[in-house]
Amino acid sequence: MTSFDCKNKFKPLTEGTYIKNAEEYKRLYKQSIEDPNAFWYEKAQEFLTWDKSFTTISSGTLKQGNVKYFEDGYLNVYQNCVLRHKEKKPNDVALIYEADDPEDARTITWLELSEQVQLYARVLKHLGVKKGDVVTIYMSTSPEAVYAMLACSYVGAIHSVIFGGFSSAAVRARVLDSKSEVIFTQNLTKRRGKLVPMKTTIDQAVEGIDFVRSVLVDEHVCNLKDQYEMRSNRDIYLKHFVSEFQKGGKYENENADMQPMSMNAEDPLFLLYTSGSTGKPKALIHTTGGYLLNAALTHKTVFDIREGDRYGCMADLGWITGHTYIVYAPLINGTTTVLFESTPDYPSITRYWDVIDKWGLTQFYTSPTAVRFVMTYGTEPLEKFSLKSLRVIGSVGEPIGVEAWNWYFKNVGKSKCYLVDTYWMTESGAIMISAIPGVTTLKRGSATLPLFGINPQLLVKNGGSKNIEMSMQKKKKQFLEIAENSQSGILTIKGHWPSITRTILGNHKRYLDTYLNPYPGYFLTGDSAYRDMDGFYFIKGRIDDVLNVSAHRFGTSELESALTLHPNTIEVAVVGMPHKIKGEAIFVFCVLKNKQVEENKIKNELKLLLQKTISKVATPEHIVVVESLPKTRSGKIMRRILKKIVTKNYEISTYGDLSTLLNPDSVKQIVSNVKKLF
Ligand code: 6R9
Repeated sequence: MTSFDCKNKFKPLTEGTYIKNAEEYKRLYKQSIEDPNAFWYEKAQEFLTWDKSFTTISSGTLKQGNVKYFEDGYLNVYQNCVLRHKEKKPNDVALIYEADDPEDARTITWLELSEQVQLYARVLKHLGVKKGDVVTIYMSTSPEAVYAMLACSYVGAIHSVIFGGFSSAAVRARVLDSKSEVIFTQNLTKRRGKLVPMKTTIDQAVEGIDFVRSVLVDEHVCNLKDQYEMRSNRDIYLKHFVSEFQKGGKYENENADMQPMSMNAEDPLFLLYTSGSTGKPKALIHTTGGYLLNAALTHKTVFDIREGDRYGCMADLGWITGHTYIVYAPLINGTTTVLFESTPDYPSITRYWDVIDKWGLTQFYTSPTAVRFVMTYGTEPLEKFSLKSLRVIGSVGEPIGVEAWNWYFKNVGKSKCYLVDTYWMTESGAIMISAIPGVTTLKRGSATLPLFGINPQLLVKNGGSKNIEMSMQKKKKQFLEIAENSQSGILTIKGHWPSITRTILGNHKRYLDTYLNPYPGYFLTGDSAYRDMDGFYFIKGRIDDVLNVSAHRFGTSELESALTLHPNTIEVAVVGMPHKIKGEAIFVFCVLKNKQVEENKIKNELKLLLQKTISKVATPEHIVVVESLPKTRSGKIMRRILKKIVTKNYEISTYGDLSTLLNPDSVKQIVSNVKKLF
């Protein structure tokens, strides 16, 4: 792996970063692991305003699955995210809404945000929403969705945001599971200029579910009433209803000075469904105190957040990245945050660059899948943009790979911005492993070093390594913690941290069995990683995505990263197929930039590339060119579908839960291409 110390080239960080230098990082990191209570006590005072201070910092253990932080402390989200900033800088911009149509862009000040959240909260109160109730939010990435999220905690309710692109079946499963009685939605939204029928989808989703008593409909796209129905006794036009609570309205005086709910630090703030591989979707629960604290701390640390910054995360609100790094962390830190409703190629492929220059963004955070997508258009679209306001650029969601890393760093960061590859997951609530601007030496392809309170440990099954520090025998499972560097293993986190998810809604056993019981005392991330000689982490991908070819183990991501080095590949997915002799053989799916090439030629080149960069053993058995790969909304390739296909199972109905799939059509095409092979 190439080490890449680009410190000297960076923009001078004259005002000093939040974490000043490597020594300070090391000192604080050590404290956060060895004396976590002292560390978190201080940070909890620094980042949050408490209604009632806590006396206990943390309690419980991973083994028992009963971790708590600040359990007797009380705080309110509205005060922390909105009120304290409104009081200081009412007319500064809190939200930048970059709508699907760039002409519809607008900004919202802290004052406006506070007014809207209060009004939405009064609406919820009027509808009888109480502390602990679950409220579903099925909206696009828009200011109204943020008002709804914050209004929930104002009245003590738990929000469940469902990605606006999900089908009625996906929404239905989530509404049923969370027993959510009240739903926020929009009449329609626009995506790439096309209308998306949100309200109609909700109607189908909740058909026959009697406990859904109110559907609040924001008229996001005007004057199209013939496109959807409104049901009396259940459906309410949100804007009109909100106006009834304003001066001169029917409910002008109802709860006019309602105070935000003071929440116990351990009260749930939200639940968020993640795509389980099969079966029922699972709702992970995040709390109010610990989650908010680590969200804010990691945001400030990783993005070098300063007063006056304009920070832009391009994610969708329905993803954990949207929750933590569009809404909660920036708002706690009083940072202007962007709500990007569109896609990188609408109305043209320069959309991201337009947004950066138009608003003077100081930070830009997106996914490798988006970087690879804009890369396919080359550097020409970037030429007329200066992008000079940027200081930090970030990546999240998958391993970024060397080629995309280089391109992003050079063409977007102009070789001057810090590129932070941030590794984390819905379950962690906040970034776990990432570089820190001004502090960490960057290495291409590495998420680098752990953040505060995160103690990563690589585990191998007994017998897998000679460098043994410790062995444990528990439930007949033997595993070893790898003490030394330059090795790979299962990535776990030893001990707990404030923003770790506390449970799965209604299924604590599944929570324990999935994350905590496999290796008692350790949180199982489900990823594998390599730690190099400097202690830097390289995430290799999900554990299930390791291939064993003739007793050689390959991570799918290292194979894919090598294959994307070919100038004509946009995206690649590698899965293992059963093989009589080799045990497993490598099956490659690839999407090409230029489709007018001879397929056999490119297949040969890809074979050679793997042989050269990885090993002869890594010669693929089959390479299939496809139009697109099946992906989740957050850009993750659904390899389990591809695995079914390569085992000649062509029955799409047996592929398990496909509700989170972004492009279902891709599956049929891949099935038909693979069928031709055999
Ligand atoms: C935030 C988010 C979590 C899984 C995670 C891992 C992969 C995320 C990554 C990364 C390599 C990174 N992942 N960030 N892999 N490098 N920087 O993505 O949450 O949707 O729950 O996914 O994503 O496999 O386990 P979530």
